[in-house]
Amino acid sequence: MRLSSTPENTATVTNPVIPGFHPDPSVCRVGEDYYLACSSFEYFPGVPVFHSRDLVHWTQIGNALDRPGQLRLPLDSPSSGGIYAPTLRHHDGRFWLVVTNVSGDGNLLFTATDPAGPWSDPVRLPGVHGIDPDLAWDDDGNCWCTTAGVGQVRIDPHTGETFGPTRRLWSGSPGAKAPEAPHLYRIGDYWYLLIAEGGTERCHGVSIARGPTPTGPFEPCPANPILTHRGTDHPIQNTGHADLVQAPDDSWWMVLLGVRPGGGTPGWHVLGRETFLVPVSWTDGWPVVGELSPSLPAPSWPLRPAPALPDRDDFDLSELAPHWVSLRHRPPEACTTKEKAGWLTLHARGGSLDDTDVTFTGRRQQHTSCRVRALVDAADGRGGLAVRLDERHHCAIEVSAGEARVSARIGPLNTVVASRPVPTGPVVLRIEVAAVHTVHDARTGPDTVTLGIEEPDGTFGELASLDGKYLSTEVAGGFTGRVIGMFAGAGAVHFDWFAYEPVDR
Ligand code: 6LW
Repeated sequence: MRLSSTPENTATVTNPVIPGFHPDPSVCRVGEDYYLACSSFEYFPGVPVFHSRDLVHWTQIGNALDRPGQLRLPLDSPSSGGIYAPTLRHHDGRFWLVVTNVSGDGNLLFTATDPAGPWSDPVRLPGVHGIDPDLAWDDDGNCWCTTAGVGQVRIDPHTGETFGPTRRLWSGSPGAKAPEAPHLYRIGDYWYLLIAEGGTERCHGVSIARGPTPTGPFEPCPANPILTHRGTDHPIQNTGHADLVQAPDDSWWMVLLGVRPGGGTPGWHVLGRETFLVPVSWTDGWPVVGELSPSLPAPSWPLRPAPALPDRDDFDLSELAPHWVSLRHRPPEACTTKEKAGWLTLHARGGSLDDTDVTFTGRRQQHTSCRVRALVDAADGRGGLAVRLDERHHCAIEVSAGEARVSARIGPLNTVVASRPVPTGPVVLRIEVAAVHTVHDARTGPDTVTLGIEEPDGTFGELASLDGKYLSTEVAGGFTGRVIGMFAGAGAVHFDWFAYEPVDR
């Protein structure tokens, strides 16, 4: 539930509108329905797709790339590779999605009549160079594909053929690095070219230019960057990679990525880059971005709260819900609810969370404080619960052969932190993430991650606690955020249920 009321009963929007690792949002509207897609990197299925009726409450309706033929990630491909920066558009009665698979296949285009899927097999775009492809059609039916840099080439979106060389359109503001994330729109008399620049870290920002045709020439907005939080102490940082959408009442809105660093200095963000919403107005033919804050005045239309993700999954369905993601692929025999009715069974491949090819199925951490529990039967193997940034940054509690063990890996340091005997039979494993609200000194981390087992009376038998900054993007590097989930390190491990509970503080 993302709607709250002040005592005066003025509705507000809680930002981020899609919390957790959901970066590079791209949005489009069809009638009263909005659809949004995000990057997914090394996770399978890829490109989560969301639906909303109000721009504020979003429900994941699927993953665009949910078949191996659409998403090929080599099993040894690095984390924070894979799928970058979708553009999602509706044109000519169907949905179009273009992404980059930086781990091999390059730029790929998909279509669907229903954004919940199925999406088509990929159309390869070998003549489109660079990440962050965008699609825009002009009145003559030409399809323009614009990429980071910022370059542009005309394409046939049905075949992937390109026509002519890539033309440089605009390099962004003088001196700013990484002009990227272009989106091209026809709005009124102009074509607008929206970009991100400054890099996706603290200097990120959004700039815009306009021109008479989709190919330019483009004149930069005198007020660039039209959005940035660089150099401020704003709680939302790294703001950039935006997309624009017009509501049925003609108001304009921007979705963008931002992060919420916590702790002392330099600040660590652990939930990845999240999707935020901000209103946009227009002055002299230029967009003016409203104040981006954790709490915005609500839009003028009735809000339509959407059901939140269920706190608990009992694995009673034959298919996993779309928020569950695995690493690089998900062979049905390695991750199945069909082997033991009402349980999720994971079969180990690879030896551990240090491997790129490990059987891991998890969900994004979406709250700064949360409690995760699962009933685990490891009689036939070894496995448990893990908090994962990548294969070099993770912590886990696992059980096997009558013992529970907590391990942590931070870069090259990889150690078993604590262990204790446990009775044979299924055991409830537990991880508690607690945001730190009082910064004791400059080095205070953003949260603590505590791992242990649940005693028969329901109390938490803590085994070890870790400063959460070691599982942050500032430490791990890359583009992702925390995913918390279940893994098998050896044999078969069965999970009766998995509960994720936000903890408000
Ligand atoms: C993406 C680029 C960016 O391709 O980060 O923040 C890259 N923006 O536009 C990966 O998400």
